[in-house]
Amino acid sequence: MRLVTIVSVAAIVIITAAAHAVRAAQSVHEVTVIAQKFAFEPAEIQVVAGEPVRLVVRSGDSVHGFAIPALKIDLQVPRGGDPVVAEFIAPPAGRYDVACSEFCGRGHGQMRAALVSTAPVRTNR
Ligand SMILES: [Cu+2]
Repeated sequence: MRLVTIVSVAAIVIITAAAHAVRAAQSVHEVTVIAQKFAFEPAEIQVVAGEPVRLVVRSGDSVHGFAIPALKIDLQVPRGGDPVVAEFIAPPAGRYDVACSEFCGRGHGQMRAALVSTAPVRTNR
């Protein structure tokens, strides 16, 4: 009877610890991106493969687009600074092109950035 109790308590402790680990692993990585003629800031968006990501994209001037074709993300970013949001799970490690997808003037073609995903660091614990 006592052994059963100890085992139950141990199981509860393990389950609680696991729940904490899952919650920590799933905290959303939010990055604010400003689109402005003719660049994105930051020009490199750093994420860790597998983590939930929320990109909050705002325009600093006119209408722009924010596209990551490899992830099938394509947002129109309105003038006036209202945010648009893209939420996704960070892709496998690699470099993913980001481009403006709304013609915004003569520098439009150079309006590029990158989503850089790195492999998660494993700790020995
Ligand atoms: Cu553009």
